Amino acid sequence: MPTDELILHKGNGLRRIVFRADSADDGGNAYGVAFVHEVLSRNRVTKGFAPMPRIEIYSSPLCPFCWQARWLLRRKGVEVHKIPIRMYLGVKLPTRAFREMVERSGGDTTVPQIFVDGVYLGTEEHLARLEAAGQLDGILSGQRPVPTPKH
Ligand SMILES: N[C@@H](CCC(=O)N[C@@H](CS)C(=O)NCC(=O)O)C(=O)O
Repeated sequence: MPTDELILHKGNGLRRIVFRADSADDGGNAYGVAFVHEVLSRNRVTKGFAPMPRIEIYSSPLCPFCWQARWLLRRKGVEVHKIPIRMYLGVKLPTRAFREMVERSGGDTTVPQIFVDGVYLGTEEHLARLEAAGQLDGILSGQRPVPTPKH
């Protein structure tokens, strides 16, 4: 079921407003979260809040690198959208999600692959490197642009 979602935050994610609507809920979701957001911000209800980046991670079960990345993201308190990649005995099935991941990452067939607001951040190694450099919090809160992954 496609979900329409917008998360606003203030103070580095400590205060949040979450707008979420399942499209099938009301037989059409006539207004959508963007409309509700617009009405609230026109009335200054959301003053000082900024949209939180959407974080996507392509990940497989039984993948220690994926666990590592997801633990780090969970520790940061961010909402993560997991896109499952099926893998059996180390072999990935050529599902739509897999083909999409390879295309979006510029040809990387390994998991995990991480995206922030649709921009490619990289693998768990890039994530750990950004954390070590003290840049991850800024990126995850939308205050710092996502750097191009360096290999
Ligand atoms: N990001 C790491 C690798 C991560 C990794 O090896 N992931 C495993 C799953 S835990 C994987 O995708 N293996 C299958 C493959 O290499 O195609 C790297 O680039 O060296």
